[in-house]
Amino acid sequence: MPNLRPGPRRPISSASSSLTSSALLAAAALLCPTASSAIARPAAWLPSVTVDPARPRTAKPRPRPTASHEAHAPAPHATEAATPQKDPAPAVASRTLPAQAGFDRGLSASDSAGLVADLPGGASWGAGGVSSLPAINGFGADRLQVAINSMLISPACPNEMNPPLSFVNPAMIAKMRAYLGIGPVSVGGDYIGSRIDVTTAPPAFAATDGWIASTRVSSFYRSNGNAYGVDATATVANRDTSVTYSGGWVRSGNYKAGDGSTVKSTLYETQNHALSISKRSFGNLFTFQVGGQFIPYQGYVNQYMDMVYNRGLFANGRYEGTFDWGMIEASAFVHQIRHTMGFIAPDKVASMPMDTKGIDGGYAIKATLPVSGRDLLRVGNELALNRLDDWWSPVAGSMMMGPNSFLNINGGQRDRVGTFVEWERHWDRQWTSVVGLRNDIVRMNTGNVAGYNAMTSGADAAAFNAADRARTDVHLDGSALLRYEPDAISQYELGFARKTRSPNLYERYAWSTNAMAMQMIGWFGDGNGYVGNLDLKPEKAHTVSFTAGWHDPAQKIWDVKVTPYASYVQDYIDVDRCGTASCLASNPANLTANTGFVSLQFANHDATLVGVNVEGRLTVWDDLTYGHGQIRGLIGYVRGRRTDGVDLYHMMPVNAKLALDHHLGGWTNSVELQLVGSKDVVSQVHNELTTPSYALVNLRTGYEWQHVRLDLGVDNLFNRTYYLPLGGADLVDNKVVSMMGSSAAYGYAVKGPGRSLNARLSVSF
Ligand SMILES: [Cu+2]
Repeated sequence: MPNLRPGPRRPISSASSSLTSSALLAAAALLCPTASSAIARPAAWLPSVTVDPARPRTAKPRPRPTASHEAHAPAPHATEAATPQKDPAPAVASRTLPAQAGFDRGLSASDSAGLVADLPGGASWGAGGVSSLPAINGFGADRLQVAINSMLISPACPNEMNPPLSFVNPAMIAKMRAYLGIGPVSVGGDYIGSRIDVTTAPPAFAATDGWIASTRVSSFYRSNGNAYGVDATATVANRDTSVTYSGGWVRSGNYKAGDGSTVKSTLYETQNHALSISKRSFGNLFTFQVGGQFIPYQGYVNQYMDMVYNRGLFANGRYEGTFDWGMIEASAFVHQIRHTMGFIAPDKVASMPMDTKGIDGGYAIKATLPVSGRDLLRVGNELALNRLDDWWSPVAGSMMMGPNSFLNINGGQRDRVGTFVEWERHWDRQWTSVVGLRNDIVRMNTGNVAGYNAMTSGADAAAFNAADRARTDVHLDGSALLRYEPDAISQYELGFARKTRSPNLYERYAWSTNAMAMQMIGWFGDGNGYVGNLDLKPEKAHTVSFTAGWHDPAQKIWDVKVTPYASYVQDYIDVDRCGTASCLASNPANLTANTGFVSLQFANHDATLVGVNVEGRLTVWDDLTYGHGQIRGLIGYVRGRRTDGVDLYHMMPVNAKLALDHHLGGWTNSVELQLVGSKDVVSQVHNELTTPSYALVNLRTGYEWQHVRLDLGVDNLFNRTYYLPLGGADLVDNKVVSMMGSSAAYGYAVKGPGRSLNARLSVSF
């Protein structure tokens, strides 16, 4: 089997057949039963960001001074690594969360997007309890591309209530890898920030003859919100066949802030399931996966509506094959969403059904060719199709919301075909380069629309229907990365990338300037109304990023990385105040108001985002008596600004995470300090709210016996009252008297959760 991704100091070897390689793997797993896959071994220690690649650079890595944690872990069933070949993806400019990070996250929260806060520059926009929107280095929501088992999931809700990461529970995540800002073109197109790849239910094969089974079931409770749920994962496998289930269910009430007040409309219930069947033979790996989601309700404190129904169904297939000439990866998927919004009593009481139906499908095929001992060539092609219908049925007895259905997006289409070529060269022991070019063509269109009636939306609908709405965008992207490792302790990475994203269907085609209709559009959680713009151009980011990293030669004791970056985004899709007669009729001060909710229209503006991330870890003690103690830290700063001086919306203020992790045998402990600066720089055009600084302390401890593991944690130990910097506006807890009876009061940010005592019991067998 060709060694497709050589280590930085190893030349590409032409090497052995896949058969002997598999046999070696099996033998290794037999000799060392702890060499199991993540899915078969219960997570056993606390999260820390590992650097990818984390291979020791020395030929013979020194063993740790004491018996390692792994040696104390209960011997799992003998299963071995999933893929029969090496990961062919480029390793540059990426970070991978530890395999147990998702499981660990599940003790504190059920929101998978919150995991990105463990990545450099990571944060998340507050939304529903399981549907927050990830952001990295100031690029959030659609500007990041998230693939769940190779599936790309487009928004199927005008509030983006069903983002990709809401389709997995944290404990289902076996692997989360992020390509940061300057990711190679081979990982994807049609995004301008970072790309996140999530794997659930990966295959795990038996290392010995015969069938083996392994199961882990957990149940948990969190005092704040009275949340409880279960997670389960189970694998049945022999040498060449693997069947894995992964899933979970959780229910939570409204959470309380530190001051004891209930934050209304923060309740939720969700369940996600995935079942994989994998087969391998002689360097080929086939995986077929089906699954689905059901959310009966999810409250939104920063939207006017709540989610009252969300069902996802999906199927995907994946093939990886290793041949004499290289490697092929192919995947195909279909993912369907049925979504309904309404109001969850008693926090919101009204009637206005809003329905969405979305379907995504596509394929990706990639070949990795070792064209010489030093060169790898990757070529690939992908197709992503999206269909969307978004309609609001008439409300019986309502003059304004009837007698017809409001067609928000009628037969929306967004189809993309992408092609790339990428060249990775290992010049010598010190220098590696990855250079690629990519083209994506995005075609969008939508059918005729109509409002509830001619009075409220007739003119807008007529103008929209008369316009030519078909759009074709041609993206020309590229990336160039250079890695230099002069010695055993330093590593430098310099990258430049141009990335392009076309508008989503709502940004281009939401059409009504009626005030109520506009308030239904937008995933910004700011209480403002939004309308699309047929003239939007794709946004083009030009990002340069430099990482300087230092570590001890064995990469066991300490590790520091500093990454300054800068992006110039041409035609950044931001907003302008809406100046149409209809917008001004409902709010005469809409163009100038610097307080209150406003009506906005998507518009292109050039912008820059500049920032720096610092990551570090240090082993402070490591011996038989006191176990292993490690400090880890993460600092992030970003500043985003339009070239006309307007600041960008939802930029995470300066923030840091500092933690001390300890493990001794089956015992793990962690103290985490989270520091967030005040958010003073806010978007003037959004009338964005400022938030004060805060500090939180989180504790956790866990003990693992042979088959049982108990985790206990306290989040927000000192019960601090604080405001979420990216939480948007609280539209539910503060009301003013208005024409409608009562309306959301402007000026209140969303309070974060107060103290929560969390417990989880896991059984593995
Ligand atoms: Cu929705």
